[in-house]
Amino acid sequence: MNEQWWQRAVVYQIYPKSFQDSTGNGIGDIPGITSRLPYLAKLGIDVIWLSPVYQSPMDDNGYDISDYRAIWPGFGTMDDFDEMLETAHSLGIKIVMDLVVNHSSDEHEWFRQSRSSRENPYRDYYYWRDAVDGHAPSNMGGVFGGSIWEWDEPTQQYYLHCFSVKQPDLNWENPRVRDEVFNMMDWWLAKGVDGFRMDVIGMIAKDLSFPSGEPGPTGYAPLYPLIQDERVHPYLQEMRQRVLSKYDTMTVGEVGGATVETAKKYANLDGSELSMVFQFEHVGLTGSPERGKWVTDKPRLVDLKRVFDHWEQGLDGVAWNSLYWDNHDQPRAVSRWANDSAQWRETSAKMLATCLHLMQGTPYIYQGEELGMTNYPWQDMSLINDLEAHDAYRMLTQDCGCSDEEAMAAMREICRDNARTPMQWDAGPQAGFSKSSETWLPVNPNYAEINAAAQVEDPKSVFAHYQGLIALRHQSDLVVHGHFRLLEPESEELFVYERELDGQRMLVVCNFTDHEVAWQVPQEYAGAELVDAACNYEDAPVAGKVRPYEAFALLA
Ligand code: TEU
Repeated sequence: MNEQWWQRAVVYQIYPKSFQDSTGNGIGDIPGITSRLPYLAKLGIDVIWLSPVYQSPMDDNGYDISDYRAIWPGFGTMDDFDEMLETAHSLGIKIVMDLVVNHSSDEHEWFRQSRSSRENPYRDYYYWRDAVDGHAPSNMGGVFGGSIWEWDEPTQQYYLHCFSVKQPDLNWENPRVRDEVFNMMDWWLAKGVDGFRMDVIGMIAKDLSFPSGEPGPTGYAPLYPLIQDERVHPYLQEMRQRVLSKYDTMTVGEVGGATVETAKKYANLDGSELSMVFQFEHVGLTGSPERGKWVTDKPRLVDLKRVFDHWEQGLDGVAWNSLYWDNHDQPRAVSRWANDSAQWRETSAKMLATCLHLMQGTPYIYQGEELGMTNYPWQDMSLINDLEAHDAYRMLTQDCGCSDEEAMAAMREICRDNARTPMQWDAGPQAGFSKSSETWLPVNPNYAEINAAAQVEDPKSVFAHYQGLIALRHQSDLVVHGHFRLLEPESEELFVYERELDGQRMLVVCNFTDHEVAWQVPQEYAGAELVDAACNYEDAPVAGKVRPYEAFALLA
């Protein structure tokens, strides 16, 4: 077995604005992260995925980069970065950077040059098109609402932006753009970073005919037909040959429309492109054509299991999975997938962890998930910062006829700022996140009950449960490489699966409901050993039933 280090690793995502403020301005920063590295070492994670810390006007919290080789001053200096990297490495933690190269900021020097005249050598770094009959070249709408085209008065052309107007799309067809990106990646890798999480990398190749489509309620057509996913592979192979092959990296591509078939190319174990991809099937199980993701329904367990089963079986031995419940674009795991009530929060957060961490693939923990942090009780839009949420609120109330209350219910369920409120370190002011009471997003009012200080030394905490699962993965070939088999696919209540490797088998049983479910462990597991790290009840499982939100595993 030719194992790559990232197959046994557990990744922890840091959203820098919300992790730890060291200066007292209410915004997290790099020295703050460095000061918390011992906490992550204690948790036992192997890799940090650092959301963007580059120079940025912060239209989209750093996913709009104006200088790829500089640090946003609000986060600190390049010296602070180097110190963080060195300290992380000394603790055995690797750092993977966010690579945002589908688009840059409109304040990037490339775009300033590009928009300055049609003859400028940087013009073709971006997509510029003439008006058609006095209108935009196509009627597609962007991810954050509005047209994907923005009219630029001085040079009398439109430029393409799939996200905000301040995020113009880079033209990957232009070899000079690829040179710039690859050189920049090389620069960071030579500095010692350990890889990249690649933002919307599946979107870098477009249908250059820029088609129009059937408009939806917002007046714009859906964006996805613009994306030519299959043409991304040659670019990634070029990236592998020219840059990544020189280093021992972990790479994970964010690929919205990934299917098992396309992931076999992106994340093939032959190492020709990336280590793995983030697929979106499980986080996209709810939603509607009118309201997009802004609905309050919960995903059905049978659907969730079908998706995981499909990915686990589909990639086994061919490509590699990533495993996640949440990230900075998703609501909090325990609120979305389980039960964040005071009664069940801890038990169900642990159940989710067991369910995910014992599958085949590299698990990702989003900051605060290891504490069971929850969604925020948003009452109105005034405290919400995220540009996507503000566009969605307008869309819901103006185009879809929702009341304010309906729109806010969707915000409480789905909006990205649920994940972005400050990390809850202790029961002190601002949860120990900042000395300033003016934090950039509000601290969740439940911080006195949910915080790191209350959990790190408590062997029964959610934190300790994650610690146990991480340690288990590190020492278990079965957890890393075992084949996955779904049991009870039709159960609306239980998520049951098996892992198998060289005759050894593990049964994983998770109850996704707040009630007891009658169920018999299969005969083959009579007398099997209980896997302590997987269990979330103090006493042993009870024969014939699975208790509310119970998780356990047996080894035979
Ligand atoms: O997100 C890509 C993306 O299309 C979605 O996840 C999107 O943010 C939204 O949630 C869809 O409803 C990546 C980053 O993760 C995100 O934070 C950025 O805003 C976006 O790209 C643009 O860079």
